[in-house]
Amino acid sequence: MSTTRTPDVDAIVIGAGFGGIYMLHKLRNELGLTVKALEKGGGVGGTWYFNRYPGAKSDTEGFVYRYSFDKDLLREWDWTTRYLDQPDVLAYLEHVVERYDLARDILLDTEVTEAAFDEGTDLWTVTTADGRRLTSRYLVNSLGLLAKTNIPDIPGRDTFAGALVHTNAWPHDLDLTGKRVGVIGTGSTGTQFIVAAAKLASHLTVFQRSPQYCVPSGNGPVERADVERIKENFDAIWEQVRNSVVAFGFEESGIEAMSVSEEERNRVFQENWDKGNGFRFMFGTFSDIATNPEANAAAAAFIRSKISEIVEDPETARKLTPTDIYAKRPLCNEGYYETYNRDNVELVSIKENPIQQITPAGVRTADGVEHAVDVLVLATGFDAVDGNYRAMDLRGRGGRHIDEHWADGPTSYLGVSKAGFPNMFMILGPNGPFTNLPPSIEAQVDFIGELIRTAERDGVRTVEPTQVAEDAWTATCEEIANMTLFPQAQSWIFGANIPGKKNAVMFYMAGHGAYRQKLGEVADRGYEGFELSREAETAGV
Ligand code: FAD
Ligand code: NA7
Repeated sequence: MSTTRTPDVDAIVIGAGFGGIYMLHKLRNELGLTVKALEKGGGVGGTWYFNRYPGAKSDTEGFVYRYSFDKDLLREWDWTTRYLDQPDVLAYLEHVVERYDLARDILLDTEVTEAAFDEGTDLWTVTTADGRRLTSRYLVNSLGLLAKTNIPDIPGRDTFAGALVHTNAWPHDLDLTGKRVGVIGTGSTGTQFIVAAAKLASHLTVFQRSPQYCVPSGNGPVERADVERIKENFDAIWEQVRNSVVAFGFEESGIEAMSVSEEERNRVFQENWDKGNGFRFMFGTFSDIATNPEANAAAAAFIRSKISEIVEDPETARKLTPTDIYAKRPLCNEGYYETYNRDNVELVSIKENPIQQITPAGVRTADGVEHAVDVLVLATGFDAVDGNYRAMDLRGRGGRHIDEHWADGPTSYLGVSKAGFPNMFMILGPNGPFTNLPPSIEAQVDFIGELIRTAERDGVRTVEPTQVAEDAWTATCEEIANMTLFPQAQSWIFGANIPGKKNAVMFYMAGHGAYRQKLGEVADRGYEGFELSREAETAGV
């Protein structure tokens, strides 16, 4: 066995979104390691670099859709609307890269196609699409959990004569003004797009497979005085976020929906409908909307009643009204249902009238109608969580491919590491928390950073979770997920949106506070569940 270890850099980070940017800062600027971040996009920002479609914005309120690790950064960066438009988030992330002088270690337009662990040297070798190779001791994957585009295989897709675009690959110069636009998909992305595109397009045809429960976002300008007040209170705000369940910057309710009268229930629903925000409606109204079928039905009935009040055409209202459980990622928007009252917006239920094929001129449905469009938008979502892992040739000990490990669905220890993949870490890997994501990204980067700091200090050669620890974490996540109603809905949260993808638990659903506590306990117990092999042990000396 060779013990030669002269890697090109100490650590490689793949991805330069929220996760990769902070990881690079942590490892290089705080730990003093040599690091390169490899990013397939032509710029930094991840989600916020690629998703430039009209209406793209955060559905987390802006004051908590940001990093909290540096109080000066928190105080410096302003916002003017309650939610952040895509250009604002992108500008923020570009500012962070500049502020911490990160660009010199980020390689753009660099897609990683292979990453393999060598048990002889205990080094990672990463290969890029253009054939470059780079070796490192540590590998951190920050590949994005909603970043692998899902393009459905609809007959005739390649024959379309106009512009066919996915929202996650929006061309920088595509203008919809005055055009006939079609959109397939009514998830978080589709609903954002529909509201914005209806105001630009001459005609918008919405191809809806599943109707959605959507509540108002309450978006609008924020007063300067409110921004200042929030800035003064950031310590308390982040303390609350770090100990909360969904980390969205509001207090979750502790009251069960069925413990109050119907009148009081509807008053609370109305109050939160007026305040706006999807997660607030699901978690801030009552404590059990996502766990108790009766409570869930009450919330769903309230939203359904709003659809029939808002939508003027009864047939359109009928098609827009969901009848299933309210247990996908909760959505919010500015006037989603109201948009269908516009003369230039048409709703086609492709559940009742399926798409037969895409033609050169548009989309033909089963009733024989050809819906002519100039631009056809696929708002069809993502192969979430593990999609970008499986897209690489990723191999751990014994040359075993990640697909072999994940034959029954993706697993991890704590969402950040994987047995059989020494010195490899993940940000937002499978079975990480289901929350507003920047706070969870920070918790994971801080944990990984401290673990690497400990390894460096103690002369540790490899860090790797045990299979036992990983299996226990998987069982914990399954147990918690099965206490909720989320597995009963068909969505990307469990992989149900991708044909042929095995349904699996992919999130830790006990909340951000509980997750942070668990990470803290693991660290306090000397990284319980991890094996830390020292130089002499691994080298066999
Ligand atoms: P990403 O931003 O997805 O970055 C991953 C990066 O890895 C990408 O740039 C990708 O190109 C790169 N990459 C992947 N594979 C490779 C490879 N093989 N080689 C090189 N580079 C690679 N979350 C919220 O909490 N609140 C919100 O309001 C919210 N709104 C969203 C709105 C939209 C439209 C979308 C799509 C997502 C939203 N999300 C939201 C989720 C969002 O993805 C996260 O909040 C966050 O931006 C994730 O950051 P990340 O760095 O983990 O991943
Ligand atoms: P989602 O939530 O997965 O939504 C995708 C939408 O596309 C949804 O309405 C799907 O219908 C529809 N879809 C997917 N495949 C098809 C096919 N083959 N035919 C017709 N319609 C289809 O993705 P989003 O991008 O909206 O949101 C993902 C997350 O990103 C979101 O939660 C935010 O966190 C940001 P379905 O409901 O499956 O019937």
